[in-house]
Amino acid sequence: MADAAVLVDATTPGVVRLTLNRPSKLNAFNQAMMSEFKAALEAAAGDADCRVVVITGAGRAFSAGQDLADGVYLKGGPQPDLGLVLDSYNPIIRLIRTMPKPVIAAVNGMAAGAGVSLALACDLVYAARSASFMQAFAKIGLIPDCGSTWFLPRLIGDTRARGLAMLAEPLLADKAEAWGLIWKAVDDDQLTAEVDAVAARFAAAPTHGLALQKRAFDASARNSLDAQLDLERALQSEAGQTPDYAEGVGAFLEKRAPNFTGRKS
Ligand code: LHQ
Repeated sequence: MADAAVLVDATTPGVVRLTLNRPSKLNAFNQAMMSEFKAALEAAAGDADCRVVVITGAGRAFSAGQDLADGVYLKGGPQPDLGLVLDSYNPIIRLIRTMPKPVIAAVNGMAAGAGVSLALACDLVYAARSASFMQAFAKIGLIPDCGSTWFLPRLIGDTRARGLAMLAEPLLADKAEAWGLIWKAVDDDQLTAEVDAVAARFAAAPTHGLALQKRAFDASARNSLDAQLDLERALQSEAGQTPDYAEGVGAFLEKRAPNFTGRKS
């Protein structure tokens, strides 16, 4: 559907590519885009044939965050409860973090507000060198949301987190990479090819093992080393029972390329 707010491309086996598609509004999230995006993510999460999800934006931006013209401000009237608006966003952030497969953000241009949080929720963030990340919230009297106050200090430390959030200045992709906010900045004309290559790699990866890695990394943020060692033990037990573990070791010993199914059992 050409006028869909989210384009879903599943033509490459194993890969679902979601494109935020309101380019004239810099892919700001209105309610329609929000519900289409959530439905597409849920479908990808539950589809065993989908082994990696790529999220990107149409046009010159990744996403400018919440559509500020869509019900979050009433001129002269009582202001709506933004907590209720976040009830739509938070399940999306949780879904990306818990989805049992890698999710890649291909940040093609400006990301602002919740658009940054969305990218940071992904497992790997690739960004075009011309892209930038702006915690725009302070400009309108809000706090970073959709996980940004959790992601930022963990990824770049408290000093840089507060500076980015309170000054609301754009951070260019190269610096974002140098700070560890994102995995990689790439030349603009290489972004699609580079992300497609990584996605193809994940489409043939031991997917359940990667899902267990996501669980381990997320849990590490709240665990002691002791608790994390116990969790690793439990998750490694599970990983060791997958057909992909047997295939991986077998292929190594037989000096051939592995053929992973991605399945749990
Ligand atoms: C937009 C938007 C936009 C609507 C560009 N909304 N139209 C908040 C509240 C509630 C709960 C949930 O959580 C949140 C989280 C948030 O995300 S709050 C933060 C929301 N985002 C922002 O504050 C960013 C606002 N946008 C900007 O500051 C600029 O547009 C940036 C710096 C991103 C880009 O600037 P320019 O390159 O100069 O583009 P532009 O401003 O001319 O925008 C192009 C069009 O997109 C324009 O529409 P128009 O019809 O006039 O051509 C903008 O109005 C529209 N647009 N962001 N968030």
